[in-house]
Amino acid sequence: MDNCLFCKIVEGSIPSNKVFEDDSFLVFHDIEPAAPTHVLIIPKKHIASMNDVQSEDFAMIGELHRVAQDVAIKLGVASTGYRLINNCGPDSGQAVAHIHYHLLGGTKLGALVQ
Ligand code: IU
Repeated sequence: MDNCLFCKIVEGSIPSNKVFEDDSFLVFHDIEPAAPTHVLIIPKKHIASMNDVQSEDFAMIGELHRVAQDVAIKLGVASTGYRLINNCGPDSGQAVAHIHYHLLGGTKLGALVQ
């Protein structure tokens, strides 16, 4: 997708610090980490947001959770715990219109809603 920053990261025209890659997914370190471990898990397929996931995408989105499990193990946070977050739309603060999941860990994470 033209002008999508994460599609450019997938293509390699914008560099990223990769943690994992296969045919369907890319995982890379967030450039502004909000926790000691903070990576973004993205499908290579351009989907703008959770609102745009179609029926044919749900199996792939399910598979993304397997990638999250594997990455959590690889980064050493599986046993201590981590958080997987998808921001969707303006009220969530979604800044990049290519669906992505934040995997955060490596510290005790605060409550999302007080
Ligand atoms: P959000 O859920 O759309 O708010 O998160 C976007 C994230 O993408 C945010 O944490 C940025 O720091 C991160 N990011 C990045 O890691 N690399 C980039 O080139 C850009 C944003 I643009």
